[in-house]
Amino acid sequence: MSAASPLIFAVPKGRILDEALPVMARAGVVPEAAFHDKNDRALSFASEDRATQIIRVRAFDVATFVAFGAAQAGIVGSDVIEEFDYSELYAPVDLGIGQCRLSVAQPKDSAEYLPGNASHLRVATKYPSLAKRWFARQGIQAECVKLNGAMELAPALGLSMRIVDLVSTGRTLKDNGLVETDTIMQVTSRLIVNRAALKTDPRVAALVERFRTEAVVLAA
Ligand code: PRT
Ligand code: MG
Repeated sequence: MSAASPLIFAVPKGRILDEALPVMARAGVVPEAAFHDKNDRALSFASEDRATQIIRVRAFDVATFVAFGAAQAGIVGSDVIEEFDYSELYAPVDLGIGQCRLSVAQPKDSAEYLPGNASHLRVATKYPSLAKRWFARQGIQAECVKLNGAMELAPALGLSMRIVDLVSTGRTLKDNGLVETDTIMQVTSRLIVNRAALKTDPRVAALVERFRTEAVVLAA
């Protein structure tokens, strides 16, 4: 990519965007007004200073765009980073936003799962890789069924005995008759960059530095 073309910065289109925008602004990445226009169907927007092109994609796709170098930088949850485990992704700054945890949950009245009782356990999740690794560490061979949302419905409808999903307040689990049994990981959003771009384009290193020094509001 030539030095004249803008850096591509990928952001998730959903819930963490509201928290990410002020952090980006402190690092000097401010999307043009059209970005906030609900009727605008564009997926790519210039920054106010034209130095950056901001693309709005699904959270999992932020990691994929950056890992393959199609975007040089982005913001994504550590849940997504760990699920993919892309070697080309480097996550140098913890932004402290989008806090939640990845947890195992089960129906509140279901019996304790005993590994010896069944040949395998079925788990519904958006995170099959993280879930499989975690259950393997407990000596349980889990069959992880990938869902893209509404995991909480799976146990009641007999799809799986357990789910692995993100929890913040715990309200969603409670409203669906589920209880949290284990925490797999604590999650926050990170600045991610493509490793090759970081080595070859000084603007990427400068961006990392701005996020590190300006964007993260350190606890006093
Ligand atoms: O494609 P998709 O819609 O999944 O993602 P997106 O592009 O819309 O991304 P976006 O911006 O929604 O960001 C998703 C990221 O936000 C996750 O990868 C996490 O890093 C982070 N995050 C933080 C959360 C939550 N908290 C959260 N609570 N993502 C999802 N939830 C959901 C959870 O899945 C469950 O359905 O909220 C529900 C639980 O919330 P409580 O408060 O009821 O416990
Ligand atoms: Mg969403």
